[in-house]
Amino acid sequence: MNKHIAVDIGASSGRLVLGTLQEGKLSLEEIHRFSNGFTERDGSCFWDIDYLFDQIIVGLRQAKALGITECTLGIDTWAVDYVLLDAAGSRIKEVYAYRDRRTEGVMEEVAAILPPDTVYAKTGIQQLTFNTLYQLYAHDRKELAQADQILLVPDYLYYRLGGRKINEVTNASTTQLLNLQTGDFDSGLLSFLHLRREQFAPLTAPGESLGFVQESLVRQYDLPRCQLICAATHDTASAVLGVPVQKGRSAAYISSGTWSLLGVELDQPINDPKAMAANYTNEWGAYGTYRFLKNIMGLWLIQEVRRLVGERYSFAELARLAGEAEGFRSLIPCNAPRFLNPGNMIEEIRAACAESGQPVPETPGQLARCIFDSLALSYRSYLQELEELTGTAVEVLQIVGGGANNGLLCQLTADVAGREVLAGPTESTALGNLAVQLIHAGSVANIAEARAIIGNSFPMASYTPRPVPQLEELLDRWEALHHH
Ligand code: ADP
Ligand code: LRH
Repeated sequence: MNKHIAVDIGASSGRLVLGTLQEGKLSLEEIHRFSNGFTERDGSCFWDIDYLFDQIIVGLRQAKALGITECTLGIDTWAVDYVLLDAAGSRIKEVYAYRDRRTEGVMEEVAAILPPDTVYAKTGIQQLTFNTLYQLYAHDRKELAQADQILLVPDYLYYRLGGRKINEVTNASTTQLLNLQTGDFDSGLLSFLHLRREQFAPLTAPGESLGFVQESLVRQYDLPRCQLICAATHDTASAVLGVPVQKGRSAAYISSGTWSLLGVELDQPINDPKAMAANYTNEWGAYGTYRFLKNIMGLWLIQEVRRLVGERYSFAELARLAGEAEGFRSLIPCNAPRFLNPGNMIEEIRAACAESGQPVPETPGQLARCIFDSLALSYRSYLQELEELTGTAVEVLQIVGGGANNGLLCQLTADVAGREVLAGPTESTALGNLAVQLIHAGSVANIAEARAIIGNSFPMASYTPRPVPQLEELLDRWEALHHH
């Protein structure tokens, strides 16, 4: 089988991408793209999981129409969100979206019972209000007890397609329930949640075959014969697999989509008190690696502004307007919890600027500029922190994901962080997903070779740092904003 399809579903959009390896070059063909987002109903936020499953079927039908009769298939999505199944394998309830507000205050409530340093020593996972640990704690107790199986979103999509229940390990680590020592779910954390180990499936590593798409689906929808390969199902895990290696240069990455995930790949986790204080995470990667990184609020900020100003403004247009607006006029502390799901992002940004005595951004260009300036400054701060925690200086920053399309943000990042930025590939997540399939197929020896191929196949745009006028003053303003 030499046809490989990646299903990559982010919080804002999903796609099915066909990867072809020919003469040492990998090329991508987008078979199907669809939008994604959660909807708010009666005060709760849910994903439309059936719509997402249907879109996979639409994409596979499209693949068949393109003449693909046999392929392998890997799936990745965003992390932390879960699906409860009853004993018959049916979904118990809709799937909460991680921005749902039922976890507000829960992290603090749990911290009063479970010391956060114990949890961090065990799991190495950063404190985020939406970690599965907190979501499950906030979930209706009775309903949880009824759950025969708890799968994460991509696990569930594999199950719907192939019938096998797994908990894929890169994504499972984002539950904040895996123990770094034992390599399995932590029994103490499970009993804290009144859960049994059997309610989770066997932990499964990227690269395993999960059987074939069920015959009944193939016949009903006229699909290709697809072998399911366990991808690094956490989209960020796949994105980092898709980052081309920088030979001889010390590099950090930003996986830039709905979130900006800034970090490095390590062979060993760093779960010491300093890393905990800085709230860096150690998510499990494929092939025995860890992603030591920080979640930054990311392009969610501009996605929400765009939703409100109207989608007639494309992302490219908003970036263009931002480029025409005055730089560093108003700044926001992008990682403040107020921006996680404010309902009206424009009003929230304006309020934050007014409260800190800065000019209030009025136009779409001013709002976008405020976001991009603030993101670039936060990248600088977290990069410095990363260097201190890892004890390694970073020469070059590699930006992958949809955000690599945003030339203004890439240039601002280079300028403010004072490092070269290499941008691309924009589809690194699909590429990382495909890399695991290519390694499974034996077409590529290992991840180092896959990354070299990706580097040779997709040109990266380079941004050289330019001097920032009155940088010291700007950094003082940025600092003051965080003590406001
Ligand atoms: P996710 O996987 O989290 O859904 P993506 O990696 O697909 O996110 O990135 C989507 C983001 O990429 C958009 O929110 C947008 O900010 C940015 N983006 C995509 N295309 C462009 C473009 N042409 N110009 C500027 N930004 C873009
Ligand atoms: C990015 C991402 C990120 C998680 C968040 C839930 O899509 O998977 O790595 O922290 O979504």
